[in-house]
Amino acid sequence: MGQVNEAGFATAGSMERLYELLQETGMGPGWNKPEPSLYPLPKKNFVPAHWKYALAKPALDAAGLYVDTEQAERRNLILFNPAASDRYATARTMIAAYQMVMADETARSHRHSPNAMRLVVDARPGAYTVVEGKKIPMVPGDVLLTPNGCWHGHQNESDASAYWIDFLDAPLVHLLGPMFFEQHPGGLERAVEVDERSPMRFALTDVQRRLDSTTDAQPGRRELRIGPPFLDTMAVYVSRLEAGCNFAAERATANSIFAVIEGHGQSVVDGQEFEWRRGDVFVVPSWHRHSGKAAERSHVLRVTDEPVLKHFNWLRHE
Ligand code: GTQ
Ligand code: FE2
Repeated sequence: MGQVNEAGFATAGSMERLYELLQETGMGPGWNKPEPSLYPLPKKNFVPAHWKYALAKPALDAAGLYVDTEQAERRNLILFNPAASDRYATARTMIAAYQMVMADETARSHRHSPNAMRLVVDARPGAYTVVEGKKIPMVPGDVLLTPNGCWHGHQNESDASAYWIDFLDAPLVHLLGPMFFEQHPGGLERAVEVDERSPMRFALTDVQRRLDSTTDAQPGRRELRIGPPFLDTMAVYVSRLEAGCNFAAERATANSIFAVIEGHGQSVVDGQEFEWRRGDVFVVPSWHRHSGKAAERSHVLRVTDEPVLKHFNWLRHE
């Protein structure tokens, strides 16, 4: 194969030769790709999956024996989607992770461009997340927001390990590129004040009270959006499902990660069945159908990239 120049193309002689020449130019024939780049419906590259707290908790306890928070920035277990090739994302734009901080332990402060939020699963009084220099109590069922750019660390002054679930839009940041991460110069940011009423904290007791005066979206199911403030990339909802309630959602272009605040039930996601309990996580990736039934009165958190899709006019339900 000779040097590619104008004359080379002029005298290519055949389509095959044209392809050979093109290979050396950094250009490719858009009409001859193995797969079209535009297609009629969303591809379902991520698959439904379920992670059990009954397994995550002992896994974190074991990790506690071997890795401390000096070594590990965070003692977290990332819930990677079984179908994702990058072994990182839970859904295309978001990760969920279980995290644990032991009694008397801290996780140093940092800040980053991904947005983050947490759902507390098990914690005793004295467990805090430190956001922008204030201690925010971590009480089971609480939702705690860490918008991008906020300093945050964790501090456990209780007598027991604290467990929670993190949600970040880091895979979206990977996709778009603007990743920035910075360690706090002081390790764990110094914090004295305990801010029970932080705008970043949505206590389960308050969420419950607001749900009490919300009307049903479907018989036996009501939903509340958490906020303000809102994260730009992830919307957070809490659903209350009464015992025996059947629910069904349209499939959507948005991804949803669910975490069970309390209760027990069953979900079917594109034919796959998940029996969920308190502390479990499951993912309903873009364009998958979801229905299910609550076995008992349940509260379920949903974290979704809906705001991103909505912003670009890509949010569709069917
Ligand atoms: O607690 O700051 O699961 O930065 C992943 C990245 C938790 C956190 C994760 C993080 C954090
Ligand atoms: Fe972080």
